[in-house]
Amino acid sequence: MAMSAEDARLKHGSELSDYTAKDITVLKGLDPVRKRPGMYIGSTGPSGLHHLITEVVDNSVDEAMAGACTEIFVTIHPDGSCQVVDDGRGIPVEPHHTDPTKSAAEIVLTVLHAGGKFGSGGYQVSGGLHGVGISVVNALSSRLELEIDRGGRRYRMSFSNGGVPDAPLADVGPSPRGRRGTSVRFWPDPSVFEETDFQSAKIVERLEIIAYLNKGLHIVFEDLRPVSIQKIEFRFDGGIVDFVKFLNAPKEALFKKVGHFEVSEKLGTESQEVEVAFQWNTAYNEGLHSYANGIATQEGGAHEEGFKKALTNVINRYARAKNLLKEKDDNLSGEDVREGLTAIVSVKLSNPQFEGQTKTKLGNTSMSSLVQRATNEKLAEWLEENPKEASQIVQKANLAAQARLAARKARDLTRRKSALEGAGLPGKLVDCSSRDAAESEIFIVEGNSAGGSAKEARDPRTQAILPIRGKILNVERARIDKMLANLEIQALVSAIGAGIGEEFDIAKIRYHKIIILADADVDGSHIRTLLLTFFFRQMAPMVEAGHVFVAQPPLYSTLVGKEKVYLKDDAAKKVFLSDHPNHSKEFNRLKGLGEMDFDELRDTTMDKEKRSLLQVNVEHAVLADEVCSVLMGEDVELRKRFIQTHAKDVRFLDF
Ligand code: 0RA
Repeated sequence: MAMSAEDARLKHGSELSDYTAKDITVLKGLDPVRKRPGMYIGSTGPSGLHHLITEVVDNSVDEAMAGACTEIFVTIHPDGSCQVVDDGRGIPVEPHHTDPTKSAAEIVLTVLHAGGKFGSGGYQVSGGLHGVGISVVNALSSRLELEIDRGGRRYRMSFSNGGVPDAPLADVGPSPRGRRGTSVRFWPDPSVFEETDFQSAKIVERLEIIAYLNKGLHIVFEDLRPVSIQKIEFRFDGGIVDFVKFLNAPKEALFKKVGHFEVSEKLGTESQEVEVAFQWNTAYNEGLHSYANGIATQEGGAHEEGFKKALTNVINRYARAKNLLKEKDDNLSGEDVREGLTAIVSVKLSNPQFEGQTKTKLGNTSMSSLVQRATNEKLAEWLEENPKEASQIVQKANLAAQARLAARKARDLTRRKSALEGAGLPGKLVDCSSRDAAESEIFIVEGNSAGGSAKEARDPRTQAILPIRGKILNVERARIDKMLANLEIQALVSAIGAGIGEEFDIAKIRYHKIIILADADVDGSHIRTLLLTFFFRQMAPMVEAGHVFVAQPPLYSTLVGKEKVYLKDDAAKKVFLSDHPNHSKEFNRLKGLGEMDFDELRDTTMDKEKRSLLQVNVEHAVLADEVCSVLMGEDVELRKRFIQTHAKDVRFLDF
């Protein structure tokens, strides 16, 4: 019998209200999420907002890990909503066993922690902030639209106001081209989040890592908002091997090959697996990154411990067996073998326990033994199969061990020196007579001739002079042992008297003003940059406390009557000319400190009453450090580009 429009509306209306009545329980169920969103997604700031996307995408990634999904599309729509589409199995649509009046999909979307695979044995993410379930996204959205293609049929359902169903799941017809999968589109609730604008950079960064960790998975990101329109696709058929290549790309690889192994095992009904990719580079930093179920474990944990232990063991065993490590030699330490290592350790397990301060430490101890066993066996095989690379690794670790011993010796030496009060002071230092650090200054002066006039220009009671010759050295590339072996650095360290690195003790500094005095030319800039980098790397508290200064010798002098006037730079010259429009005398350009006589140097640069000093802050030091990294780091291409763009511009080294 035909139904009138009125009847239809009434029927629909009553269905709705029936439904709404039942869903008071749903509201109750999701209520804790809306009351305390921070407990579920960390915060209601940008990080929590973006966590919503991670949450949905992780569900699709679970499908990929189960071998059921090959593509994930993430789209930001112009209306500010985010849509995640996958070609997985689709969320189940049949009546749910806990409440046969509702579809499983509805339960997954409206009941906390109901997103599970119903014991289907996937690697779900759980605990901490991760894997809280797609219902949390629903609870924190003003609207959510679900579309499922499963068993040849298409289903739809939508939710409003934090997870309230608009109507039950509806079969809307056949799936186009027999498609399978799930689409979730959600509008983050503006009454929950501080702001609801998604930042594509944040999303892309996360999606790229997911793509690396899931070999072959195709991820397409599209931002359709007119102001930030973009489309990016990721698919890495090499998986974490590609990840290691990417991380090592700006560095110089020790050898071309990227090592790789994977092992999986069954533990009763549950299975767990580990995959490792590794390559060494010629630099000195350790780049070990670990993941559990695709989540970055910044604080490490069982899997990292297992890998590190086995790595050290295997390399020592190999080195002994091949006589690359002599009988009398000590074992290589873990730090030695990890010097310049870039590695990804990715594990998958059924019930990850995330612990630690930021819930990024994997707690499952079973992982430690799995990864250790896997590494012991597979890495040993890899070394046997790749003897050339293996000996390069051992050689590098050997150098690191030597450097470690040399550094300890050098440190002991500087420590002993400074213990003998005064005796360790460098010969080149012309010290001041005051023993009160608060009033004492040390001028670090480039070049011997400048050092000579500085010595005469100083106030001997409070001003000390340390001449430094040439470019001290490249702090960025030098290992600590080389740095400490450098005479200029030794002089600097013992003159300041407070040690270096972790042992630096700011209470012991012998001068409260450390003043760098170098020419206003390119060489001077270089020395300044090197010194600042050294201070920043090795005596950071001294920089932070504002004890480091740059002297500013003038660039010009001119005569006003009989009196010589000094002008700091071109800007000062301009000001002078506007103050003295009729000035006709010429300006002398002062070329270097060496050309000034001592009273000039005193009057312009050193006299506490007349000089102008620039106090170095941490930003200056960071900038110097960056410039140093680029100019002296491993990346030849980056260096070339940097020099090309800045060739005529010495200011980048200047203050
Ligand atoms: C519950 C069970 C199954 C899959 C899913 C949920 C599922 C959830 C999401 C969320 C986004 N995409 C998704 N894809 C799947 C297992 C289904 C089965 O065993 O057939």
